[in-house]
Amino acid sequence: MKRSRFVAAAVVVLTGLLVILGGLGCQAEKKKVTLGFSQIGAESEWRTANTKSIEEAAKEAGIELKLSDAQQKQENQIKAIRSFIAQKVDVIAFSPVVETGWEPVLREAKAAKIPVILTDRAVDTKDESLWVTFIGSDFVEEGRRAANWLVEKTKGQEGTVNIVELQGTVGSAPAIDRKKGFEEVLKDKPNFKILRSQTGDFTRAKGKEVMEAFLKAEGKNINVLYAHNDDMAIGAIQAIEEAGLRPGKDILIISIDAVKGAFEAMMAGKLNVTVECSPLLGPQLMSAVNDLMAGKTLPKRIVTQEGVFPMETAAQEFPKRKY
Ligand code: GYE
Repeated sequence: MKRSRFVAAAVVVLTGLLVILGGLGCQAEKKKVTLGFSQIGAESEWRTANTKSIEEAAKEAGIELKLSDAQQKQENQIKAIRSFIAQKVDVIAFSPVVETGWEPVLREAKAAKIPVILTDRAVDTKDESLWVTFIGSDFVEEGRRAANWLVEKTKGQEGTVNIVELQGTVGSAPAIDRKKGFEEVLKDKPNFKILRSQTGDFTRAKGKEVMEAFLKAEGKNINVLYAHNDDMAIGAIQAIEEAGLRPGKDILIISIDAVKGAFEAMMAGKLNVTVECSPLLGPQLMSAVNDLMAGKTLPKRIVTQEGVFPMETAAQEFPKRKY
């Protein structure tokens, strides 16, 4: 073969290769999955860790994440979901601030053939085909664990154990379920009495404010505070100290989440126990998104594994905590 012919043939082969590679590249680009995620807000240490977990896991999985912050308002979440539908994302995920009122927007997503994944909190819909799977904790079980710890802790104690309860956001799955699980364990134990129960909206500021009101009304009658999350417990600890009482001693404090702030409070002897609720849902969410894209069927429920951490274990556990 003459040299010029060889060069021409080589050019043809190389060009062909480049075209194929270019095509593949394009395909890879086209294939990047888009996930629209409507987050509740930034009301607690838990929520901040949850958002970070989702952002990091999306990056790691090469999924394009469109994240929208609803500032704790359902109407903002509905708007965000509608905008994800308009943008034709591949998958929609969200953590519903409250349980009810989602049917219309979920029907719109279904009509647009966009699968919906629930993370962290559940919805209350008759039609379960409106969402593919729910990834998150068992909040009723968390409430039971909180009560079981209290029953153990006060075993053999004479007289009534007077409890005040700081509930989470009104109408939210964790507030409803954590109350339910707690009451379920105590219902046939007459020496436990819930004196007062009110929402602190899962925030430190509200937790403090409501605890101040509890203290004003009940004063030294209060033996136990059950807070539906660590942030409210931390706010309440301040109120208790300002009232001249010792949190963790004069008033036993039980909360849920197991964020770092709770471990710090336990190490300072001010919080007695925290029931774990993991916000690190990002990796599970991304693998669910990838499975959906690969045409796999997902289980309707994916439960997170969690434990209980009493004060005595805090110093040992603290360095291992990831959120
Ligand atoms: O316990 C609380 C947060 O939905 C499990 O929301 C979550 C709860 C969490 O604000 O701290």
